[in-house]
Amino acid sequence: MIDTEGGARTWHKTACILCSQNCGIEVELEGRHLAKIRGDKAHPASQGYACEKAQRLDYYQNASGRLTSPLRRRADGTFEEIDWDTAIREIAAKLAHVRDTHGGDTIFYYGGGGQGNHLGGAYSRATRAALGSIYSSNALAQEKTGEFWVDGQLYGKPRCHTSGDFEHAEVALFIGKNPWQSHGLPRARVVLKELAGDPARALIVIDPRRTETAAMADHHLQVRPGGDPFVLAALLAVLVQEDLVDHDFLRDRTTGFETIKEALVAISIADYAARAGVPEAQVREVARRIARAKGGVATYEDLGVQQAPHSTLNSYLEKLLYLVTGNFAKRGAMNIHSHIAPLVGGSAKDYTTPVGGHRIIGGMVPCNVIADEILSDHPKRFRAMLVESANPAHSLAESARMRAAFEALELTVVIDVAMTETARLADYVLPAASQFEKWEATFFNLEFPNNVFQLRAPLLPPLEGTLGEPEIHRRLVRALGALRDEDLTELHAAAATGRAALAPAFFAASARNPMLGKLAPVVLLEVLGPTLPPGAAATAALWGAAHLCAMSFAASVKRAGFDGVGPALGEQLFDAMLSERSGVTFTIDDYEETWRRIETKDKRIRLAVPELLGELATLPAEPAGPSDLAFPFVLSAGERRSSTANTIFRDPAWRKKDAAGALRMSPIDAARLGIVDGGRARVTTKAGSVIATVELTETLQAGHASLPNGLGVDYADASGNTAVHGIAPNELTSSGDRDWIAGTPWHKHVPARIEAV
Ligand SMILES: Nc1nc2c(c(=O)[nH]1)N[C@H]1C(S)=C(S)[C@@H](COP(=O)(O)OP(=O)(O)OC[C@H]3O[C@@H](n4cnc5c(=O)[nH]c(N)nc54)[C@H](O)[C@@H]3O)O[C@H]1N2
Ligand SMILES: Nc1nc2c(c(=O)[nH]1)N[C@H]1C(S)=C(S)[C@@H](COP(=O)(O)OP(=O)(O)OC[C@H]3O[C@@H](n4cnc5c(=O)[nH]c(N)nc54)[C@H](O)[C@@H]3O)O[C@H]1N2
Ligand code: SF4
Ligand SMILES: [Mo]
Repeated sequence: MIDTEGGARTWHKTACILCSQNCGIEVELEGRHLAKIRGDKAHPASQGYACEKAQRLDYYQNASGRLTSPLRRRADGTFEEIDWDTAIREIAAKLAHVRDTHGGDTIFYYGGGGQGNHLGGAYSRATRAALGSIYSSNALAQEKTGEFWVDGQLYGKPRCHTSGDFEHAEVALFIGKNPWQSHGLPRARVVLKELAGDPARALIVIDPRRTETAAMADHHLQVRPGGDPFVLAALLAVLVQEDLVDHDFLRDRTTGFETIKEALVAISIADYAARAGVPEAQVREVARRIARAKGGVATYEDLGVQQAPHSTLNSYLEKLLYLVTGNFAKRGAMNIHSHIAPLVGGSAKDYTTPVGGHRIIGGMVPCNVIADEILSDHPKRFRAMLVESANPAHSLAESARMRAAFEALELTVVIDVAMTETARLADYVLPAASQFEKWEATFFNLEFPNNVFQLRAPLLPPLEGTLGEPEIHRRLVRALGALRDEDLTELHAAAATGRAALAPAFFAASARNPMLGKLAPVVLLEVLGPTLPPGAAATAALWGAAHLCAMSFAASVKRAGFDGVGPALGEQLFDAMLSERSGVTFTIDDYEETWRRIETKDKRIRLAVPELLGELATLPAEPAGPSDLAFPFVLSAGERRSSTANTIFRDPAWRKKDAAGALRMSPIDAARLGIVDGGRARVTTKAGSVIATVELTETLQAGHASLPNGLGVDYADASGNTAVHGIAPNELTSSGDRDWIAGTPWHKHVPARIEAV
């Protein structure tokens, strides 16, 4: 694990944790520093690829101000260090008090993983079970839940999540997505260059900004901000009105085409293109190019539409584009992928939030209503919150209101590596070992046909005073009295004879005592953990995940080279995960798998979604232009740049480019307002006002401005001086601005006023 070769060069395998790709990397250590970093050629998905950000990982690992002791808030708001036993005992007692007084359902859980750490979060399920906490959420409920809801309507369940086969696609379509900077697919820049460089293929981008990706595209539909439902509906209207749809696919595989056709034939393509701010001829050309693709069309919708008005409608229209052209369940197109752990909760029936009755999609409470669910006198309001690997006081809309919500809670516990904006509002802060100091794994396994999983071994021992999340949850569960030694006697005996005996023993024991099943991650940590290779106890929860994966996707796991019948298949997969440091290809799918994964009863895709067709019909009546003349700009609050990585880095020194985190705007607007490049401007929205450094760029159209994401966090340098760097975008956003179906925020569409300072 640790370089003891007396100066000899040793490269250790791990992954970059800065975006959901988790490219495999190799690291050379110097003491506790990540001194040299390169892409890992043996990683089956990234194949040696890594972007420039990975080089900066030491700014995460060795940030000053890493937490090294549990902290308890004093009455005056300052914190005092306490020991772990005291912290666990007091937190367990206080959480139990909330549970016993108001019900475990008033204890809300948020987070469970950022871009690369999800193994720890798996253990939180045990703590939540011990508390009877049923409501939870994470960042996906401010980006993807609308899309998940549409997946549920079309394919039967929100967990029927699709991914695009961009590597093989003839046509790639990115909507509100800038993969050159944000990635979202393996080896993004290589794949984009291949697409752009091949005259037989086409790269299409829908974005109001001339992004790096748009600049290399064959077709850039430069919509006005928020113009997406118009341009997407116009593209669909061309396909229907020029009869470019795939009739065989629609007849054999779908229902409801006549209903959507009726809505689409009525659309005036010229009007909708004009409303979208895009030439009609370009809309027709792009629709025809999509229809012509025999080699597959792959699409990716991301924050530019998922965090803007009509976001769920946009998700629907995006999916209809590839469905009416039959680009589903085939090479180069869209397919339903396998997983190690599901991205979306599966079987739970539709339920709603206790206070506001808001729809909970895939088990996640909409982020934008969390403050409302706290700031209420409803008896079932959220009264305590456990936050893990997330910074919601910074990352959720309307930070001022989130701060008020945290202050109103009876108890907040934060598990993090740093003193974050959220930790500062907590009653207790628990210091976690970093992602390079413990076993970690990525659960964004979204690829098709080959899906990859990497379990990472620690590069370093935990920083003194910190613990990994699995152990934190184990201690909480024990302190809550939810698990007693005598509950485990039989399981310990079974585990001692080998893993083969443990599975049936575990099922039998949890049939007798259902609580054992609910506490599974911690139970496995205690009984299976000690039998695993030295130091690897924290991987125990993966054993269950490997078995579930092998049962759910047996044919694909076998195609990936594993054999064995029944539990033997899962055992092999688990062994491979434990031993393959560069990651394993755990499933290889054929295109028929997509049809097997559809969860509608008749295995047909249900094209007509009445709620969204209703919303589509309201578009023509929508006023054009700003709804409030006091705020004539559209501010995109949270752009991904080369120098952003959510709030994973707090030290501003990592940012070599765009040091100020500039407000980008068009020279046309700047000239009109008397603002100069590098000067300062005041940005005001209905939620707040900030002063930002300005960067003028032709890539933005007049009336549109953008701020980067992940900035505006404070950092104390080595000499102890604390400063906030850049603008925290959610000082400017409002939680009420959200989608009517999914509650997803409109971060990319904040009405704003900009003035010279
Ligand atoms: N470098 C870097 N990469 C990251 C991250 C990071 O912090 N930094 N974060 C990761 C995370 S958590 C995520 S979710 C992804 C997000 O990845 P992306 O969604 O690609 O990121 P954004 O830059 O937020 O938004 C994408 C685009 O939406 C455009 N946009 C704004 N308004 C509109 C609109 O009205 N319509 C359309 N069509 N487009 C619009 C913006 O101009 C922008 O180019 O990135 C991941 N990758
Ligand atoms: N206005 C606006 N708001 C946005 C966005 C936007 O574009 N605009 N984007 C949204 C999106 S897409 C996302 S994904 C969210 C991201 O926001 P969050 O989900 O809140 O996550 P991160 O900023 O990634 O912060 C991760 C936290 O994990 C901590 N951490 C790092 N390693 C570990 C570890 O090993 N253990 C523990 N316990 N903690 C660790 C870090 O210190 C940090 O506090 O922001 C959202 N907010
Ligand atoms: S930031 Fe994302 S794309 Fe870049 S190296 Fe890290 S994981 Fe890979
Ligand atoms: Mo995200």
